[in-house]
Amino acid sequence: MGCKGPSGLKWAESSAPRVRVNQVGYLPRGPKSATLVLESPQPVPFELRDEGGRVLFSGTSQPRGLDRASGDRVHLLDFSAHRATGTKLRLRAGDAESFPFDVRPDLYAQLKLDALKYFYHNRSGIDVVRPFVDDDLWARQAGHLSDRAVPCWGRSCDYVLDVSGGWYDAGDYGKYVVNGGISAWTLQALFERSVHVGPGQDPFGDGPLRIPESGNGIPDLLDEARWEVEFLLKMQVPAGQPFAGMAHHKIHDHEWSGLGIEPAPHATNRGLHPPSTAATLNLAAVAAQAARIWKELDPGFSQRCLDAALRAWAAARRHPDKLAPRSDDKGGGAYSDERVEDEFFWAAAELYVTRQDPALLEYLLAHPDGKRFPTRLGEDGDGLTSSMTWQSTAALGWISLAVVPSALPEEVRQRLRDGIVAAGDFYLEVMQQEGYRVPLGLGESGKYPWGSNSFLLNNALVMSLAYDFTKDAKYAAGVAEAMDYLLGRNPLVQSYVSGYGSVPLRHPHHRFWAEGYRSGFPPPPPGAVSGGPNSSLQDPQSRRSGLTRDLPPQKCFVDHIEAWSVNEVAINWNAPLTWVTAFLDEWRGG
Ligand SMILES: [Ca+2]
Ligand SMILES: [Ca+2]
Repeated sequence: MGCKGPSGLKWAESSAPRVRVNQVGYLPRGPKSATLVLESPQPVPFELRDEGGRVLFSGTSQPRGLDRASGDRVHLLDFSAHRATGTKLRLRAGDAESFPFDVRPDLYAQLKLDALKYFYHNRSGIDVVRPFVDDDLWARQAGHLSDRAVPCWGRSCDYVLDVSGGWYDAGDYGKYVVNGGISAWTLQALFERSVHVGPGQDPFGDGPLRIPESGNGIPDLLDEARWEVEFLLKMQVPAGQPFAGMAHHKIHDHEWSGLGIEPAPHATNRGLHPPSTAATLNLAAVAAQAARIWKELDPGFSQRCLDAALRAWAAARRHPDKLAPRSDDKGGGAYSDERVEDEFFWAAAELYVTRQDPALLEYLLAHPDGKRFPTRLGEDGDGLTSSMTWQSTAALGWISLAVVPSALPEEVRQRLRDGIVAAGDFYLEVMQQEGYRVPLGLGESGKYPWGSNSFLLNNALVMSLAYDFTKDAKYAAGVAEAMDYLLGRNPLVQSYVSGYGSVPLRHPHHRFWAEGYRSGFPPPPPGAVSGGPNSSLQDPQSRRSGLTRDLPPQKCFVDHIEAWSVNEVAINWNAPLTWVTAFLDEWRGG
């Protein structure tokens, strides 16, 4: 049984090309490989042809047998030796032919801008308009201006807070400190990585992104991250109140809203949910990171961030086990997290890099999360191969310690860098085992998690840092191959990014990008990444579309707006997409 595609065909098994490629293309000096689905274990010849049918390269396939993650019997087609640029090229093996693709150095120049532009499209509390959006299709009025005065949900406090602004989290109009934290951190860390261990300047400058802050003299990457940081600051419990200094966990509607709706300018159905230790430490970490980044650029904002971070850190130490309940999922995601030791490590690391406080160094050196860079996650011990999620944040602090200059002893910094490089080696090994060269292994359960694409993007992010520390091209090549999977070299021959590839993502689960669901609503703008295959298929639509839980994990996907467990979009998923595409646009094959 196969996954049904956008038009209801049995797409994967009958119509899809059996040669699977990155449908956007390959970097001239980067790795170039494709996957051929073929039952036979015998090597077969293949050719790279131009639009006119001229053969540019020929080679022999490498049979790999049954690939567990896809259920396909596959061969690898390696044409890395072909380095000339070209457009509308195709791979051919027997009677199987790929979709067309390019070989050119600027593959990711526009995609990185579109990936970052995702955040502007999802801003709350500001008109989203031309010239910042490319088409009036995507223009809308400011949503939730009424977030300027939001009461506590269920009378859990007796004040109101101005929590306007920030980004909408995902397909819904909720705003969550846990998740906003890792997303803003990722954009700010991309800036710091670029300045300190990358090319020495940020990848976006001040203008090409075309956001309202373009041309203000500040890197647009930082302007966009600040839109969220300002919101995180507003979520802090005011002085004089119970839990002063902590951060409210989230703000969202009392009930889940339907699809095909614009964010309302004024809404009376929203509430602040109680503070949590995890949210408080997210605030402490991201505000501490912002404080050092903005020190010269805007000293007043920097000081405001530092004050908030220190108050949050102190409050979390006073209330180390105020966990957000799993049951609080009416009208918004619970974002519960049973273990917050990793959030303590992350916040302490960010504060240390900003403040160089010797007591914090001692705390970090004694902390269990500082012993080994994580490469396996999972509350249930599933052994998922990844380094970080909104729920597991120790790697974030580790990365900041390894990347940003501070008083950290040199031997400690080197140990931390070595840990990241070892993780990069691990992900490269994982890719070697995969028929579609994806840096995501199967957990012990043999399943893919919710948002699998974000896990492989974060693993690519880790490989990009291994490249930064070693300048060994094999890590950058791993990053490029991770993008190959996302852009169509996968068993469904689906590009998981909107606007890119022969079969782009078209119908993500999003209330406003609801074309085809409700008239007058737009398709997704280019550059949004779907969460992708998820073995657990929690939404009814996935099953109505013919998916079943016994499918190979990479086939548990359908591009349907109601299939929220496989096809949502989210800020914490587009953040590593921004990082990875910015990195590849800079690397371009070395
Ligand atoms: Ca700017
Ligand atoms: Ca945690």
